[in-house]
Amino acid sequence: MYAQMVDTGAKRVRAAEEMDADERAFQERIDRGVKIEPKDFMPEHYRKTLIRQISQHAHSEIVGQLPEGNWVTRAPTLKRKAILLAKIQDEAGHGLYLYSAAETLGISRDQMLADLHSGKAKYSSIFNYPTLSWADIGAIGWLVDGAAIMNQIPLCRCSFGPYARAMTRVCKEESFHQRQGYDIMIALCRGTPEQKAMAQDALNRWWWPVVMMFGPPDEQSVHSAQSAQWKIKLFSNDELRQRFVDQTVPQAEYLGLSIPDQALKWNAQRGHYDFGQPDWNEFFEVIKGNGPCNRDRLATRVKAAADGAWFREALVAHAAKHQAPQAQKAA
Ligand code: BYC
Repeated sequence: MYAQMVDTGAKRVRAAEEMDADERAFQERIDRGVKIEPKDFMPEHYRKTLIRQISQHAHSEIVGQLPEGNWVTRAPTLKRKAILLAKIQDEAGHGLYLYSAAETLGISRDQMLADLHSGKAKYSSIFNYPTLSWADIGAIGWLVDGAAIMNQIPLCRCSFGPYARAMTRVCKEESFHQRQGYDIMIALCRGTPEQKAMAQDALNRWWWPVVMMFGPPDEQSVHSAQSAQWKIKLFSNDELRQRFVDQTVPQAEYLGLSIPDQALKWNAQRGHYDFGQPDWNEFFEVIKGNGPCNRDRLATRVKAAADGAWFREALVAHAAKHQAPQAQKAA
């Protein structure tokens, strides 16, 4: 798997003879499956790659709260509202574990947030689409969390210890999120014809953006080869995309919904579904900041950070006041 990814990645990776002694020893530890911890030696590019990926992952969790937050006040029942609130709070928790994991690599949380707010750091393309109906909340849980789990289960085995450990807990919570989304879809599909039509409409709008979530096709993926060599990525973007399609088609059939892809067809020879390609131009536009909700999402985050500044300052002042006597005692 790993060798195959190194061959198909858009960029070549360094061979052992091109590495210096430290890098070679580092690569050997990775190859033996040893976890890398924050104080261990690591090449600067490994550290930067992890900061990029983990911080973008953290930003996705936090920005990912916004499309769902849109429906908290309009959830159809008290029970659905309580469940949705709990899910959105879990996403904040995931962001916190991930920011903490990235901080162990020597970047501050303030810096990561500044990079998000300036548009330098990305977050997942999927959160730049609007949630137009309650069925979208079902579709997000079912499809978006389903895709997130597919991508994140392998990350529990990635080479960087703090990231792998954070992912273990995140994945447990994501499974609950996926089930709650599917439960909403089941309720709508067993409901009135209008409710079933809402579910179908949500699937039609979310399908292709979810297929894009796994990242560009392997031959256009810039980082895959190097990340595979370092066991940050254990499966390629296209491999995970295929697994997601294979897993999701029977779930859609159970709901009685059709996936909006004319090319979707079981291929008995491959033992997988064949499927069509999303509009990759749309994907690249969205990650450049030109999706339907990019400006809105970023403006909301920037405003929230500015509105909460006084509270963060108060917390720091409070902590300084109450920790000072203890610190003096310890000295
Ligand atoms: N959106 O070389 P590539 C969730 C960027 S959901 C935006 O293949 P890499 C949640 C990529 O960053 C999701 N940008 O990159 C669910 C790179 O640009 P930069 C969060 C994307 O890193 C429900 C460029 O395209 N999950 O958690 O090897 C509710 C070239 O791509 C996307 C994660 O972040 C995209 N979809 O592979 C709430 C999982 N795809 O950085 C929350 C961790 C690609 O050079 N991340 N790009 O400017 C990963 O596994 C990998 O980073 C990716 C991309 C598979 C996403």
